[in-house]
Amino acid sequence: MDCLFCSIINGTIPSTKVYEDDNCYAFRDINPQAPVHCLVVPKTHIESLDSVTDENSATVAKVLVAIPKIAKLLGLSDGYRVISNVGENGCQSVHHLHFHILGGEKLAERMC
Ligand code: DGP
Repeated sequence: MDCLFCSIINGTIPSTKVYEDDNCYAFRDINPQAPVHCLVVPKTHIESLDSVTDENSATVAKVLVAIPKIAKLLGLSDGYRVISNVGENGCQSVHHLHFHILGGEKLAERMC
């Protein structure tokens, strides 16, 4: 399967790693939208939040458990925002489930 984030996870495409465990991988976004902008992805390919099922929900839950650990590693003690874009109207450009962690400054109150 031709998936950009699968290629980043398996190291074919380089990335700046922030965190990794058996279940997920976190790396710096190539086009940061905030002083700190990190992406967290499950290592198994799931299209988006719209593809979460009873069968893969444990994998997704483990990604969520990793997020506060990653935020701590990134020094985001004053808070942060987590976003997951879904599909065409959500402006999802990479079709492998990912959570954006944004922070490092007071973010805009409006989210879009
Ligand atoms: P989204 O629009 O929610 O699908 O976000 C995809 C994000 O992926 C976007 O913020 C830019 C980032 N991105 C795209 N290509 C690469 C890449 O090759 N390396 C890294 N580190 N990030 C990428």
